[in-house]
Amino acid sequence: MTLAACAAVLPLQPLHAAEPPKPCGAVPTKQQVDWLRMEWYAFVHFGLNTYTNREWGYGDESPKLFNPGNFDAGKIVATFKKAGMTGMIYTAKHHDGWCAWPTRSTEHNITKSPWKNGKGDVVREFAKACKKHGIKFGTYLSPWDRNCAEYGRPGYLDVYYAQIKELLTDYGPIFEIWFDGANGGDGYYGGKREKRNIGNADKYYNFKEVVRIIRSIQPDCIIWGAGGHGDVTWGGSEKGFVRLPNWNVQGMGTKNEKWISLEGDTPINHAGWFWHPGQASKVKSPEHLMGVYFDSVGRGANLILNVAANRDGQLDPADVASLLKFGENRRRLLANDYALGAKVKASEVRGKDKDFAGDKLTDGDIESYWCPNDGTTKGELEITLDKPVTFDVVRVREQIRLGQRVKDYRIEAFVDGDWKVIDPDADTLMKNQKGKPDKDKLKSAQKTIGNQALRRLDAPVTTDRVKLVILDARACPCISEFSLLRMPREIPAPVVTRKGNDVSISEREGFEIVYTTDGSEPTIRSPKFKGELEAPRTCTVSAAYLDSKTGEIGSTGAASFGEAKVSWKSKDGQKAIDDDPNTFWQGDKAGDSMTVDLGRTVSINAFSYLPRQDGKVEDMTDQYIFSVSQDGKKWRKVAEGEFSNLRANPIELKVDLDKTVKARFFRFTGKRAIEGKGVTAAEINVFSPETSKKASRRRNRK
Ligand code: FUL
Repeated sequence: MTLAACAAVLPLQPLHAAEPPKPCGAVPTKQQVDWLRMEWYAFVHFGLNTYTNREWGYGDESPKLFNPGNFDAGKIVATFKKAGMTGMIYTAKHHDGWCAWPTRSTEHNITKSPWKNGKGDVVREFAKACKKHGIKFGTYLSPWDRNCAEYGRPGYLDVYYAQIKELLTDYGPIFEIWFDGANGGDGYYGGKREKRNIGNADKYYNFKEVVRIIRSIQPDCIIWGAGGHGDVTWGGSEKGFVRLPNWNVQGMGTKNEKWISLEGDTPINHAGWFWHPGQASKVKSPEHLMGVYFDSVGRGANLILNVAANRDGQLDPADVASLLKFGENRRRLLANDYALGAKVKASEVRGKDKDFAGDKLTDGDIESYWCPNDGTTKGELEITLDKPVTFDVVRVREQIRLGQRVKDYRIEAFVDGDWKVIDPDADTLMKNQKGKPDKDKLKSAQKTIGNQALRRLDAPVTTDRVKLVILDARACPCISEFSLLRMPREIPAPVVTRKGNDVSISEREGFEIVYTTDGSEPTIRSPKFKGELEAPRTCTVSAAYLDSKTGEIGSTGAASFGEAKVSWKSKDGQKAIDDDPNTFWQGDKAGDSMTVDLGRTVSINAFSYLPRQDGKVEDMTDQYIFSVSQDGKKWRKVAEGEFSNLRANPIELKVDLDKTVKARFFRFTGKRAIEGKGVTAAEINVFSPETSKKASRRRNRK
């Protein structure tokens, strides 16, 4: 064939297909990419703390406490699977040091528990159930061990490394192993009951060696934390959101750039990571969880959502209901991508090669991507749909195997004869994020994408033309997917608050409010809230929006109140009994107390403490004494202990008393603070045994 004849039969393409771009900066390992594709999975905190109503055990708890009557790993895992979760991570050992598997490394383990006559193994049961139901299994192994006599000394490392090896050798594939950042402090330590500081955690645990051990046994296991030597790290809050901008890059711009992804972590229940009695009213609503999903997965990270097992070994029904509803909403959100198959016109295509053309954005293939020529760091992609569609969520993905590149972009839609920007710019996005922008990673306002950016628009948009405009990138952008999605209809949960005796329930236009005061779920037959409700006694108010026309009822929002504080008086602690979480009582030094006159004799079976809520940990009380008196002169200590994990998660913590006491006065003593000389408390509540008789009195005037 002559050269001319040959050219005649060739399609209109360059003779040589364009080369893919070279990777830019740090790139993820195959394991990190696979992990990011998992999106969200469960955390299960379940151990001795489940039985002691605590978040951190001291290390002296008896293994005999662990005896779940109805533990069924299969049922728990099936629930996660049903919700659409892709895996679960179990706390095989928390800070209290008790091991939920028959480890050879310490006596403080499940063989000493009555459950299954000491023959039980929670790790094995979860691992097996995950295999059966087709989700991945991972484990959490606390580096801090408040039980081990050797903790803080070199001897502990033998114990700890042995535990890592056992977990990675005996239970099949572990997709992720979690090394908590909470380390050192006081504890039981084999009976010494003292404070042990380990100094530099990275040095003490020798995380480099830890990583070497793990990689040698299970090279595919994702390592969380490990002093920065691992594959993924903390998202920066225990509320689940990760900060913006989210660059999956450590040491950006240096020779030692490393790919590290973020994981947002949060419990599904406001009560904490472990299960706590009466927590049903504190479950986060499906809409709240959707928000967390957008602020973690939708920011290019993963989400680990904790759903704790209770004393019986089951998930809390309220948690399950919210999890499944959110799972269903997520499924519906992702079910229809209106941009799929749409035509895409790109401002520039790499080497004019169709393998890098604009329509790679809408081909439903996460691996293929649009890319311009080297040196081009901007671009416009115009997406034309067959017919107008209505959407309120936009998803964009980068081909992360070639590194994270995009620094800024915007989305436009053609509406009413004009192109309009429909998503917030980088400045607004960063200003309005929860938490503070990640200063370390911030040179100027940036809008990153990474594995995926899910953007919820202020209002639905109807159009058949949309534009993705890449404004800036580290190198030629590589965009793999562009999707237009629609949020399923959500009826959010109302917010229930109380000031003095008066309960407020947030209103919603077009809806009525139904409520209960006995902890039960409101139904269409429950009383309607007309704006006035008194709750002077300990009770739970649960409310939901009702669409009276359709009978549709939304998610439940609830609040558990202690005794109302209207008759309370305190000389020193007024700010901790003013129903205002933003003010706090301040004691000058550790050991200072605040005393409250309740104005009448009250049966008290629990109290709660809300730490200061202004984002500071200085003077934040983390050890307490709670005393009561009938006459304000003779005092009786009825509780003493620790408030745990406040630095990472400063939530209201409730302490049940051993038995109900009658008292006219109480005294709260801040024995110690996390930092600083003084002690504080934002709010103190006291609770009476909840009886149906004591449920709030209605005062519906309207
Ligand atoms: C924290 C721990 O101290 C909490 O107890 C919990 O396990 C959470 C996931 O990590 O740092």
